[in-house]
Amino acid sequence: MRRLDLRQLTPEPSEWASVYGHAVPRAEVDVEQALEAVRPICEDVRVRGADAVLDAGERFDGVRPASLRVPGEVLTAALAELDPAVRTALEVSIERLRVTCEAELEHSVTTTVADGAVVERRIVPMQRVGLYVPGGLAPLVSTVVMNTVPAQVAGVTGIALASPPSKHHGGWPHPSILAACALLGVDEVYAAGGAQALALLAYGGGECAPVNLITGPGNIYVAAAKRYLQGTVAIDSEAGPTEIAIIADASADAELVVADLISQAEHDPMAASVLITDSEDLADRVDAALPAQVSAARHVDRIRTALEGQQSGTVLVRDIDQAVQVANAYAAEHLEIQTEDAGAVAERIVNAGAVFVGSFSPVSLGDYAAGSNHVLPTAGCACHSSGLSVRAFCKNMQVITYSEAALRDVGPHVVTLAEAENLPGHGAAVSVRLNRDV
Ligand code: HSO
Ligand code: ZN
Repeated sequence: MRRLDLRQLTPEPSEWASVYGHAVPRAEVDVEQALEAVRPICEDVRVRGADAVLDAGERFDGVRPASLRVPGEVLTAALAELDPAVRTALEVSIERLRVTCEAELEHSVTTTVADGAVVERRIVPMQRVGLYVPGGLAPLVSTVVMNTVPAQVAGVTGIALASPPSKHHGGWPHPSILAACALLGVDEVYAAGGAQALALLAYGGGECAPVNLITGPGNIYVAAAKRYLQGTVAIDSEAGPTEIAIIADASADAELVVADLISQAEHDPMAASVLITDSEDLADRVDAALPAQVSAARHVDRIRTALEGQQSGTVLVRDIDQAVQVANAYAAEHLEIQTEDAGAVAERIVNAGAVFVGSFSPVSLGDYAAGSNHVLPTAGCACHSSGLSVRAFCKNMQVITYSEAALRDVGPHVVTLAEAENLPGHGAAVSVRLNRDV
């Protein structure tokens, strides 16, 4: 991997984001350009509905399923044919995530502001959501789990899931994706991929009613469609190529560091694998261990492309303080800490999609069965966004209940502020109530 030496840089804290944040360039993903391709597809679906989705599937996925909605018996058959070991592993994954989601579920808060003056913040689940599971280079059966479980625990009753039709599977989405849907009790599944799938979920079409929120990862066209449809529906985030950054010191085991860098490079030739270390010796050990593990890997070509890309590399820092500054500025989707006293280092991380602490917490554990969610902000969005959780599937709604006495108590202040804003009708709506009894 290429090396970037930041040891001589001493920017002020106010410059960390700009200096360190751009030290490791991100893979170039031109969503705006993809938007040009996506706009007519979305518009066609808006106007022609299901037919437009099926036409686009035929064009892009090379197959037209017998129906847009996957029949129940196809889902049941997929589950019956699922490898029992995969089924058991999925059940463990579901159970662990469900436990976390249930514990994280927020509860309504009722505040008595004054006598008879009550404000409740009520947590309400979204009514209907659309989950997208890409086809792409791997059938991401775990992504079905990561999207569905928090939605179900949040209390969402309308869940529609879309995944691309496959010519290798009779026009239906990949059977293991269908099996996971059946295992989770998701029975509204559409054989639709890419921008047309997102437009179907947003605008509705055929049997699919429009949803309020779309979540799930995807390629650049999915990201562009999310950008285009935002406003019509809420979206979780625009997912870009996956990223792993590892803060490691001289105490780290190079074999483990290499395994983890490779684990995410395996996703995509544009994936980013970044090592941040204060130890030149570790950097050398990693470089030495890399070739053997890469050539032994199944997906050697895309791993090699990802690791050799400008978005990947080893960043040399002076000390762990600087490593923390760089990691916070880079805001990786996944950040591992493999240092002495890893817990203390992790305490200082403020920007990362998820943080994996210590040498027994690899990212791939989180991808499948840690009980955490693997749908996480990429491309530096961890500075302002969070990974998928029950929270994404809920809204806050305030419910205000005042008694007459309570309104009488605060009413004059409302009238005064309304007058100060030259909105006397606002004040009148209060005084008309208070003056009645006089
Ligand atoms: N690491 C990916 C998620 C995934 N990994 C799915 C394996 N399957 C993005 O967080
Ligand atoms: Zn992964």
